[in-house]
Amino acid sequence: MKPGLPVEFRPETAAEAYLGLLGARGVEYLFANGGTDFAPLAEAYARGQSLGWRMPEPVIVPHENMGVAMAHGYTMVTGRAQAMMVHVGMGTANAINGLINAARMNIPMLFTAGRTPLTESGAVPGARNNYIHWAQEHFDQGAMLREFMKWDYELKHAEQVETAVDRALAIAASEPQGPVYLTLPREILAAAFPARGMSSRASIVAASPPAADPEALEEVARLLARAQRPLVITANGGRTAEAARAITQLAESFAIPVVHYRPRYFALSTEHPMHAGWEPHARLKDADLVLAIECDVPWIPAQGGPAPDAKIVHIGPDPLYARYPLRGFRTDVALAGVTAPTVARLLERALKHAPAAAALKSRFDSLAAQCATERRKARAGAAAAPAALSAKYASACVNRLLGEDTIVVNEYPLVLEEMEIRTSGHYFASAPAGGLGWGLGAALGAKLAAPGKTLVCCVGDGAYMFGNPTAAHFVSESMQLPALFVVFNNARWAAVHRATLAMYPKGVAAATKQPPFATLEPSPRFEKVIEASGGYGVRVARPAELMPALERALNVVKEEKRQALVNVQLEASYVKTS
Ligand SMILES: Cc1ncc(C[n+]2csc(CCOP(=O)(O)OP(=O)(O)O)c2C)c(N)n1
Ligand SMILES: [Mg+2]
Repeated sequence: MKPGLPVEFRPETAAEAYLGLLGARGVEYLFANGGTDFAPLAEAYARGQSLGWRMPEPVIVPHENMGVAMAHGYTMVTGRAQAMMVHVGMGTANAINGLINAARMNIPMLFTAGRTPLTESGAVPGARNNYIHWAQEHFDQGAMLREFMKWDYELKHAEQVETAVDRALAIAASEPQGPVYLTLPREILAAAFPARGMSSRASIVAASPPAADPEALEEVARLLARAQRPLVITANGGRTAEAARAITQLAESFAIPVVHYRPRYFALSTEHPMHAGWEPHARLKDADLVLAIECDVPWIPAQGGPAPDAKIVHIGPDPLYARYPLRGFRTDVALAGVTAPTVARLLERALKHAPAAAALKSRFDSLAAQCATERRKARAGAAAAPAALSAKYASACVNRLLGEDTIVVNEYPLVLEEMEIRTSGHYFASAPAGGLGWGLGAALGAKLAAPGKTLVCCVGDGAYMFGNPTAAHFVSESMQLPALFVVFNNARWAAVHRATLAMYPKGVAAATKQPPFATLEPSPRFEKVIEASGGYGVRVARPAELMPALERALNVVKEEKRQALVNVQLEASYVKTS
């Protein structure tokens, strides 16, 4: 979108009104994967462009799942919802995996699709004129993904465009945020737009965020002041810089260790004295108060849990995770509220009842010493190359590449113990739903959102192939979004075999040389795939070669502004990583 362009536009069709409204409402990009349903939008876009209207900039994405990941990546960095348009139910079907990830990560998005033309006779502009228009019809297109959308609607009349767009954007941006789905039948898009004014600003604004109930806040504040061994467990707490700051301040002021469990964002610097690593179960059993902050799964019951008399508090915009069918973690208080202000208010109140400063200081000092020791022990670093190329060593090498301006996107091979990332907004990981194929697109979306940053995207060989690599490398080149892709290539889906080993540790499958349903051999020459889109690719098989290869590849990204890929041939290992 060209922000300088005026927002005034005089639409003659619903499609023109739609594109002009997206521009007027500040939607910057329209991620698009077209079909026969796009004709009125294509025409409207061309006319709008010729008249100098402000409209979102189209981003052509050759696979829908990759496109959704890109929109996700853009919004995770900026917080601003973008739009995507795909081809009827078929394109929607290809996007659902990414949309489930976005829904479970509360990423606001206006996801739209055409709908097969409504009419058969041909009398109405946009009517069916292609054989696919019959077989592509759904009884209820929205039903496919309704479970994961906050709202869905089919545009029924040109007159509704403004209400539909404003309502969709307002609902997506209201907490808990998430994607919405709007279907756009071709005849409606092509229909004349009623000549009446439109509001220059959104006619419907997002709901104010849920604010914590004062009584519940006070209850948690008292619990916190009394607790001897409080523990914070978080996954998404570092979603915003404000939330990360609030959690850091809470941890500092009350000497609370913070475990990031399967984090999608970092709330604390990895080097913070209260950073208590990545595994909650060891500390959990001794805690007398657990604050699960934006944490859908604070522990795995099969691996442990809190003491029977510990108090458990869940904090976040939707602390019960109402959209999860089963979630039975004990809940003494569910403190509903957007994280940053809720945690900040909690701290204010708790400070009024705070234990003596000397007691807090001694707790802080002893925890800080413990956490520092654990951190040191868990880290091997990249100084000495090991005999075999492990994910741990590769993670340490990636860590050495990071600068102040680097954003890391991790689908999911990084061994977090090796990472040193001090500021929020520099680390993003895949959704708890785990729909593979997110990383490549998310990294490109993040680069689109933050062109001045250096993007390093770490994926397994499985995740790389799920990510639609030819589509992703195409977009990197076409949109000039250079990024460094590091493929942690163990020539298998290790997670799949790890699951077999966990259930049948002494089973027949555990004793086989080729793990069933888990090998990806012969492993493709991924470094060649990126070359097809003008990128630099290299394969590394020996530990000593890795660091120089990563440095060379990063240099290509930074200096030549070209995408680069390092195909790291790892040893096979089924050890569970952070
Ligand atoms: C769309 C989708 N299909 C299948 C899975 C199941 N799955 C979870 S992890 C995994 C393996 C991923 O392989 P890779 O990225 O190479 O990582 P590795 O496990 O080898 O470390 C698979 C297939 C999934 N999460 N999402
Ligand atoms: Mg693998």
